[in-house]
Amino acid sequence: MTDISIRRLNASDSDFDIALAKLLAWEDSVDHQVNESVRHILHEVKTRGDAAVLEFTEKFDRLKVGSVAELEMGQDRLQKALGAIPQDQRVALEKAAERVRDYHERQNQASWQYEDDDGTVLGQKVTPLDRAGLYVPGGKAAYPSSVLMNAIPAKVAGVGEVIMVVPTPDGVVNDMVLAAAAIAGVDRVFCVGGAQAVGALAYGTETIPAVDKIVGPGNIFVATAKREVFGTVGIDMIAGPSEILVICDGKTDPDWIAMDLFSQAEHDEQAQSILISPDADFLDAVEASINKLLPTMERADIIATSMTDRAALIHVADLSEAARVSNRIAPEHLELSVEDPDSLVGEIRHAGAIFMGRYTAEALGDYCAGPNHVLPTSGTARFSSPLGVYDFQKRSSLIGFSAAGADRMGRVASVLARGEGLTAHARSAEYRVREGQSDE
Ligand code: HSO
Ligand code: ZN
Repeated sequence: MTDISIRRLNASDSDFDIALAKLLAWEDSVDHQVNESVRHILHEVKTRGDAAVLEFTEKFDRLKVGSVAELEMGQDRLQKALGAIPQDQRVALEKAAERVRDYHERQNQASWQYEDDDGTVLGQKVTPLDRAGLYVPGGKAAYPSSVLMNAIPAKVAGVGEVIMVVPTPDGVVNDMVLAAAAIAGVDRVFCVGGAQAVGALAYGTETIPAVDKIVGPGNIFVATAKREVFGTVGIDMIAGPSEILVICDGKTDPDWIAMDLFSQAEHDEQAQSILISPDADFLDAVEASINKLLPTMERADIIATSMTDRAALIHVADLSEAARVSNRIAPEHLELSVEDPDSLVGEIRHAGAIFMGRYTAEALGDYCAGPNHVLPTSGTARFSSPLGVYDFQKRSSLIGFSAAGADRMGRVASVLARGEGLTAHARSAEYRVREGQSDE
């Protein structure tokens, strides 16, 4: 294997801004053919229900069955999968699930209310979704860990029913995925994938119930379908390729850093791995480690493409400048591989997850630290947060006026309503105002 060379940037170069923008540019390609075919599939599923689901499953997954009921994996099948996987995998899934559950339980929000002087009560009532749909990709992107990360927050939120859909090309099911569903407490599992699965969850069919929100990653067809049904149902996000940014003071073993960069690069060719350091010799050392370790990797081809096309080693003057560059990138994953991460974290404003200190490999967070691994990508950490319990709950405002409160606020509402020319609003409020008793 010939050495790969990784793009170098220097934050003090005059063209750094342009180089950084180029590095981050990522084409979220809108493919008109995909759009059209997804629209067709959604329309068919919406109007013909189960029959359309069966046809598309036969066409795309080469799986022919007589009814959608046959595509459902019952709880007994999930338990069987749990018994079939190697014991160490089962123990690891259960340990990870326990930590993810503990962490997310802390996110649970209670309803709240307070009372005004005049007895008026105001508050917010928190309610879980009735039903959530979880899309789980098949093939090389079938991650049991993602089943835990998506389903557990939904269950902790109190979602009534969690429905999972997973493509099973040629009828091949992934037992570890089903085992994770059993551990996470997924209520129903259907072996349906692609846009047809998204359509079934969004509109409901005779057999697959309609849900209120669809979460989980998927290929371009799934992402396009989620975009299309948004509004009919909620969606979590449209995820871009995974990213890692490591800020290192130059004192961590370069092999550790190279492998942390690989851990994102191995997800797919478009994944992005970036290292920022004030130590130029350290950047050289990591590049040497990358080339030393690359031939030992099972996914060497994917890693090599990702690192060649999208990785960068960025030299900065100091750690504060590293933090500033990182804030402009707003990475999905940020490792602070430095002596004193607690002081550096104060300078970080945008990141999906922050991994503190040399021992905190992103991989631990991907599987079993506890926090969610579904994180905002492509700079969206500027305005969004990790998937959490709050994504499976909604809030209703609570408003309860006392007679005294209605009297006091009725006068305010009346003035504003008349100012807007809305007489019914004004009179509705005025009916509740007590004649001649105003103290204002
Ligand atoms: N790093 C991925 C999650 C994952 N890693 C799943 C391994 N399995 C996106 O955050
Ligand atoms: Zn990962």
